[in-house]
Amino acid sequence: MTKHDWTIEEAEALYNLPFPELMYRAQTVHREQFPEYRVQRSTLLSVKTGGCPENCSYCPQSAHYDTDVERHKLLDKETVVAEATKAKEAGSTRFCMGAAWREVRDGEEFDSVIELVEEVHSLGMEVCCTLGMLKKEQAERLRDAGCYAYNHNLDTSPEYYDKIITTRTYQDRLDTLKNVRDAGITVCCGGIIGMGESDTDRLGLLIELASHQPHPESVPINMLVRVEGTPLAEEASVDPIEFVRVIACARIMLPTSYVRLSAGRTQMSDEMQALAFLAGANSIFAGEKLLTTPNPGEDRDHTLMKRLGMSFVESSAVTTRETVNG
Ligand code: SAM
Ligand code: DTB
Ligand code: SF4
Repeated sequence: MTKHDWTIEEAEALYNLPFPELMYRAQTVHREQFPEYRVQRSTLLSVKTGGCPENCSYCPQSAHYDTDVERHKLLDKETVVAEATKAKEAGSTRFCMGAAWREVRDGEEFDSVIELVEEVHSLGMEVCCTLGMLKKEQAERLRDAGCYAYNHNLDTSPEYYDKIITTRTYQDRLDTLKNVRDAGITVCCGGIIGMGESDTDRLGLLIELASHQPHPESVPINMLVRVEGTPLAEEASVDPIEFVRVIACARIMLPTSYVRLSAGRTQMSDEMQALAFLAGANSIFAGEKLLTTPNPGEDRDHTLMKRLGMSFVESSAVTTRETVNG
């Protein structure tokens, strides 16, 4: 049953349950909604890298910080199609193109992105884009080109947001999410754990996500990747048990969403990832690289699935726009 009016008291009561009880409840929901225990894979590609005018304190691509990320203008069609084909062959069902933009601007670059979306869509993959803020008409153009999902994270609670980013507001993000939803594109929206936020902020994010009707189809939970040169480079590492508690709460509060175990897996042990899957995570980013930082890669993920006796969602199960709309 989906619930949209979680109070902080209810969420805290859940989060603070004895760990076995919290896991039991999360697994009960998970089993009911996703009885096959399959893990869906998306591959990310940064199609335009670095030099972003926003000041997100976690991000290696912000122009405000001096990091090792090499700036790169928009990739050409051949490169993107080759990467998408490789991702499909490796078993990913979704291909997500990211651009270090504050917002989409109409013009040549956006026209090129539209073409990239059409190309990847024609390979039979779910296309996801994450390009920053988006107007209604731009969302509609992406939809018409075959964009299936749009990633736009709220990152944390409304209260903690301005400790992390000051160049845009929480409301800006909500406005884009509405434009995406209204255009009929599925929503991928989540956040980051490990930015110095409190448990209340973590739950505040989940409460906000659960208040959306319908819930986002995909909810990425990232563990902060601490990148040298960013203001959050020296943050304390996240307690794995606390992280797993957040995943379990996400599974319970957002029962039908794909909860994505996202950035930070390179820093996680197999056992921590196993606990995250037990808590209800059912999708990951695949491949050697996220956008600019390392990701475990195919071999390690296959070995992990094998150790756990779990399997991946295979490409044949991809829901395309045509099958969704009949
Ligand atoms: N510029 C677009 C935007 O902000 O929506 C798209 C790309 S942006 C890199 C996508 C998401 O990656 C961010 O919203 C953030 O949640 C996540 N992210 C960025 N840097 C990260 C880091 N160092 N660790 C964990 N997640 C990160
Ligand atoms: C999301 O929530 N995580 C992904 C995806 N959406 C676009 C990005 C993670 C980026 C981690 C830092 C990097 O590789 O640059
Ligand atoms: Fe990074 Fe996106 Fe923020 Fe730009 S808007 S600094 S790319 S997270």
